[in-house]
Amino acid sequence: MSDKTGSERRLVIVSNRLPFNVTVSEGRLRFHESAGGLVTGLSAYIESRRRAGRLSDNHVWVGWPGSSVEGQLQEELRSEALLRFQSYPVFLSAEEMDQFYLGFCNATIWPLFHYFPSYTVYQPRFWDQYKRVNEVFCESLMNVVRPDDLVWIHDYHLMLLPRMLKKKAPDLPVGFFLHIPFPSFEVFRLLPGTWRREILEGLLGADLIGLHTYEYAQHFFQSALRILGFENQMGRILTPEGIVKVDTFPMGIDFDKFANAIGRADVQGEIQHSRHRLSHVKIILSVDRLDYSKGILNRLEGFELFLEANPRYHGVVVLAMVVVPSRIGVHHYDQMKKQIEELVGKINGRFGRIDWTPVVYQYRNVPFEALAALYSASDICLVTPLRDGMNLVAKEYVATRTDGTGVLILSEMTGAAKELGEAIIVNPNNRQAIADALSEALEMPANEQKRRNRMMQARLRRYDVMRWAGDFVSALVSVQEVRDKVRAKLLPYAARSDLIEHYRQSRRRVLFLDYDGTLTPLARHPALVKPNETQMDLLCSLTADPRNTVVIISGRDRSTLDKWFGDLSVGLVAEHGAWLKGVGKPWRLSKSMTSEWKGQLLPILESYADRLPGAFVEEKEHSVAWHYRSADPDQAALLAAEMTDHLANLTAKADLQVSQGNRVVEIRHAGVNKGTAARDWIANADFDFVLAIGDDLTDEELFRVLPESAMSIRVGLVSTHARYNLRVPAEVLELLNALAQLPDEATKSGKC
Ligand code: GDG
Repeated sequence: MSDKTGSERRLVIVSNRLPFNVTVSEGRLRFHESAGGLVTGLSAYIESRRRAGRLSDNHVWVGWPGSSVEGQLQEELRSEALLRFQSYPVFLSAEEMDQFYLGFCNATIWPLFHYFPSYTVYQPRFWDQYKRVNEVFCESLMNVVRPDDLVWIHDYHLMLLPRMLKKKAPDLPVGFFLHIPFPSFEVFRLLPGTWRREILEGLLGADLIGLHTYEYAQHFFQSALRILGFENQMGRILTPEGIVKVDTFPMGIDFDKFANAIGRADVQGEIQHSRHRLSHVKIILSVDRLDYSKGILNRLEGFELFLEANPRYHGVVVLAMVVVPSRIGVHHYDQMKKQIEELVGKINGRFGRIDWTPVVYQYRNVPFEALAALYSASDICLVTPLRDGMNLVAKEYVATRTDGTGVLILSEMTGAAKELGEAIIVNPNNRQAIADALSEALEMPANEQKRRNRMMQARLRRYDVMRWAGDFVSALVSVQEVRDKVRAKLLPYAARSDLIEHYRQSRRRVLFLDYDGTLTPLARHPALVKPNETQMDLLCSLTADPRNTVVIISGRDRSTLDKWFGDLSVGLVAEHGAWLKGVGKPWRLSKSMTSEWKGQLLPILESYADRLPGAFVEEKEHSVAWHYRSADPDQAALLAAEMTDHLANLTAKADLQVSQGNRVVEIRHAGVNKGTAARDWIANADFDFVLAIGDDLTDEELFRVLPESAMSIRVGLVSTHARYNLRVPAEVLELLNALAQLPDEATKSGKC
């Protein structure tokens, strides 16, 4: 694909809300443009694509139109939305919206992801409706998407959608961006088991998951590992369905729009107006949606402390507080509005004078020019959320300060604090710190203000919202390319047919089959994956053909292999090649070896296992394994690394190798591996068909030694020396079944 940036392809944006709101009054539709960071940001990006000369239909928007529209009006809305806003409305009933939006989205996910577990409601009805609404979005999308589209899903309302969509359209590139924090595992795990699993699985349906900060990405990795057992390799998570890239894209703003605002006549008019009303005072600005996560009460309390400690600033500063209505009718929001208004009244009553009102409070939406004027006229911007995914207000304030003056006070709990380190950073829970920051800001010399703002402005100009969206879309295109490369190795239909045909025509065949992770999925404990009847029947019918030599080539000890497969006519390789057993023959060692070293190393391994609940040592005859599949993954990774280092020192001069497997560290004789074992087999016969299937690094040694003509398959979507990949053990069984059931009865002996 030549279009590396994705700008030639149609972009399908999916978000809970469309870029407009519709209301129904007297049976007629009324359209209102909707504001907010997401819509404004993406609109700027779309505009930049247009300016770059793209076709006008290079994007469409899919989402809820803002109210429940029924009957005849739906058709009208559909055509108007497409014509005027390139949008496809998703229709939802008032009840669906209530339990989905006010319920699961805003009474469960929003509080929990912003670290307000005590506000979190765990209501199964809400969860059911969340799933249902995600399904409705999926159905609507399926009527819109075309195969060469790029789909970009936004935010916490639609976390199940990526997987739902991928199930219906596996080749469609799907990206997801989360605008709020992804909380730490300890908080995320508070969700009931099926909910948290389905949310993670839902997100991991996407090809690319974007988050604002590195911390949120780390939190996501940790939850994916601990809840689903999926590890990440350099930011990529391998799932049975594919590779998912997780990366950080700190959302920017339309920098030029804010930097140029001061030159606009309407903004100038607003500035004059504000200055006229608030002349001779220093303005401290506060702008947020009404939300408990924004720390508005703390801010007021911090301001109160500041006034208490600094009488000299009485009559000299004003806190201009804009609170934008949001989620009206939700208990915590209504309650908070009351508290804010009481506190504003208290502060004004306590400190105000006839000629001075300390807090000028407005509870309303302000148009862009008024907002830009406020940014421009204010000496300080006070942003103190208790948690905030990013916070665009802080960035907009800095961008608007074209003369370089102005001080930003910013909560360390915002994503924006990671990029705006030159601001005065405060902990919003510390009211005294807010009060002190106000004093520091009011006393900061102009040249220091400029020095700080210039640095932040340079950063915000470089990584603006166009760059943010452009980077995300390009990353989505590159993830596709990687996915296509890996997929190119997935056993294609033609190669599978060739393999079967080659098998059918050959006279002397050998099949090297690993067991764990190849013929059966990996389990928490090795004892849990005893072969079942279907697997045994399959092996049995493969061995029934006298042209076949079937070799189970495993890291297991020989007594387990004997117990499980001893009654079959199969060859066995135990302990990764230390022990070999021909069909109907006794076990033999692949080379002479002693195992005195085990006595020395076992106590060390045991001591590491004692320090890690869930870890255990498996002693085999010529090797030892330290398993940690059921242990705490983070602690295990640290301890495994420490132990490997320790063992490497001890074994440096011995004929031993320490290797890292799939959540297991193994110590065995150097020069003994699955490759040497297979070579031994191949050397003794003249096979005209060689097939090897395995799932982990130890199988790579096997793939490497096979003759050119051999067919090798690695299970899992990872890069490999093998010729092809299959995704999961079920696909291996399906392939082997196809071989075993070839209609070629004449040559079969008929018994296992
Ligand atoms: C979520 C995350 C993340 C606000 N009031 C008015 C108005 N606004 C505009 C601001 C800004 C946007 O709305 C608010 O964005 P924030 O980032 O501050 O906060 P959330 O709405 O909570 O946004 C947040 C964001 O998504 C993006 O990913 O940063 O963490 O919670 O652009 O200018 N605009 C106008 N009038 C208003 O009264 N015109």
